[in-house]
Amino acid sequence: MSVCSALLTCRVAGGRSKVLRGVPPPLSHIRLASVAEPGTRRTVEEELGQPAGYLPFSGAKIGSFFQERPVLKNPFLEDALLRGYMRRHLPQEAASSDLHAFGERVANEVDVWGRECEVNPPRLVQFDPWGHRVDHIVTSPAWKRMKDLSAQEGLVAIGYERSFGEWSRVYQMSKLYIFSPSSGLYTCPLAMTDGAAKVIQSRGVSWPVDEAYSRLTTRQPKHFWTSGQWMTERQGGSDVGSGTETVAVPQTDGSYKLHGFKWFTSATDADMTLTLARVQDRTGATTAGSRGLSLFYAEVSRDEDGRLTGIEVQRLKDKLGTRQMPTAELLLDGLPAHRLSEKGRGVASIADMLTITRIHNSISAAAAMRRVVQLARDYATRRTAFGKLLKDHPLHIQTLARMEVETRGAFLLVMDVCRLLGREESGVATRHDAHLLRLLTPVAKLYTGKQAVAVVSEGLESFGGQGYIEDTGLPGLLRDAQVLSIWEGTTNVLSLDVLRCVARSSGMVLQAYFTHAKSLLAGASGVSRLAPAVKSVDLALSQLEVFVQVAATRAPGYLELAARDLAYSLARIYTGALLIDHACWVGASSPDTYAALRWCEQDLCPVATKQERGCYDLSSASHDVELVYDRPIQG
Ligand code: MFK
Repeated sequence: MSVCSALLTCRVAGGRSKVLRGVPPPLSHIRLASVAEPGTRRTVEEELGQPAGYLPFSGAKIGSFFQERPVLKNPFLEDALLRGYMRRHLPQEAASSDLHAFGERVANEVDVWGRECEVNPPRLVQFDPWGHRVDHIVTSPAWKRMKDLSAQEGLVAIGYERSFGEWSRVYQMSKLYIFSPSSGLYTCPLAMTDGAAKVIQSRGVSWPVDEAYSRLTTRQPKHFWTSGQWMTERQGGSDVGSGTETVAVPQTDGSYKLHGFKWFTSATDADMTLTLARVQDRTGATTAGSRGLSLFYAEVSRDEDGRLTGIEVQRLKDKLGTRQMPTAELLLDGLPAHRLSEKGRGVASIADMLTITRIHNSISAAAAMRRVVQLARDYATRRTAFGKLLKDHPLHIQTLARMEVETRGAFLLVMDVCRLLGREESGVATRHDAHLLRLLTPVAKLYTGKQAVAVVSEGLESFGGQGYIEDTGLPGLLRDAQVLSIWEGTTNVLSLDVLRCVARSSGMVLQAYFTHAKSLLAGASGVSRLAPAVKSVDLALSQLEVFVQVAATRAPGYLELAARDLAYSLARIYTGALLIDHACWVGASSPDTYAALRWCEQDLCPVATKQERGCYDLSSASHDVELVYDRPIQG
């Protein structure tokens, strides 16, 4: 027995030993066990020269085996698809070396801050000790470091500097994809900041938003601002048009004061916001519905007494996840603001922001999947069960491979939307590209949001019980994934948005979709290893065309019932085509081919399958009602 352990233990009858109360165990206890090679189990007794048969479990001794934790490695270097995609589309050394360096920073520095944000969530201090209203949202030091880092790394700026032309958005979103799961949800304020910059840029950078634009898009931490997006009110939620009660009272200098109650304002520590309100006329009347909404810009400031100008923070939201980030209820009580849109054009004017935040949402969804897969596959090389490492259990690896297929599909779908956005912003987009961007933005958001919940949930299971333990940091991944299908438009609201953009474009968005999907497939004709996948996508495209023709002859209620399945079909078919296209690239690997084949084995066109079964007929709708409200028979 070493001197150290002799000092710490005292023998009791029967050979059992006890650690003296209040005295910590020697560090070697923990260190020796935790650094053991995978599969080897050196007991403490062996290390300390204990006699054989010595019982390690007694008193405060807790045994000698400690499972190694999963290790986060450089998320860029670990991601074969991301690296392949960049080599294919953006091979410039400057981009890949920046992603490489940023990946190193994320793994070794930023990830710990993200965890700090989670365990040290924001809190609201409404009053100072003398009773003055102060409404301070106190955030963790790590949250503040995220803001500086975001500016330095250009996480918003890259999209506006456009150093890589039409590929600038792909480059920016790749960085965010690496950052997102370690960001402590700082990607949320960045999404809205990016969206606000986009709205300002689309409308023209001039007073009163010229300074704001330069602050939103700077790389200087001291100058950098984040923006909020205050759209949701108590009656509002998805139905912004009829649920917005906030009024804008005109001032003599042409500005406005806003009065209302914003029910969900995320990242409320922002420096400015874009929001919607109804302009009052001279009689105090306003116009109802969407047509009464205008877009406003407001800065968040404090008066000389330290009070927020025109804002009271009612309370912070107690959320399932995204706890790292403050979300508040705000009373707007004369908030000074400037109108940015024409009167009544608020929703249309904030739509650019919705496009950007929905793309960020999709990036975060793909990133959550990628992170859980990276951790799970690392863990499978460290965890032994039933006599071998998890990586040597084929069923376990099959499960991880299925998660990988979903992750790859999500990544390619989202990156294609970023590619289209980059083309639009650099002025090279065709009308066809613009239609595709409009259609695929809600499709990607709604589909990846659902995938993320499923894949992250499966990912937690691959850690066994540890996946359910809070301080591993894993459960937070699932809680945070759950919001991705809710905020920025729920699955059903976005499915209806898909229908709306089809109708408003008189079907042009679908025409662009079919043309592009077919052109992706054309490159794979004659590639025998991909033939089954090509055949499946081809067939699904034909089924979708038939569905569209039939649905066009039915009452509007028919399409509404089919909306979700239609959106899923659009996502699955297009993603299949993208996976096939990527697998045809000269630098593609055999896993790229395998992923495409596996993806295309699923029902790619569920809307056709369900149409055949009569799921959208009126009778189905009434059966749905009966089922949902089924009551036990009385008596
Ligand atoms: C990590 C990522 C983090 C992301 C940040 C999250 C933090 C923020 C938390 C939030 O959740 S903020 C609130 C999010 N709320 C929503 O997303 C609202 C969801 N509801 C909808 O999207 C509804 O569809 C909508 C409010 C837009 C419906 O309103 P309307 O007034 O009934 O819309 P309408 O009449 O269809 O369209 C009005 C105009 O806007 C039309 O233009 P025109 O008048 O010129 O024809 C539309 O074309 C245009 N528009 C609507 N949606 C659009 C769009 N344009 C482009 N893209 C869209 N998606």
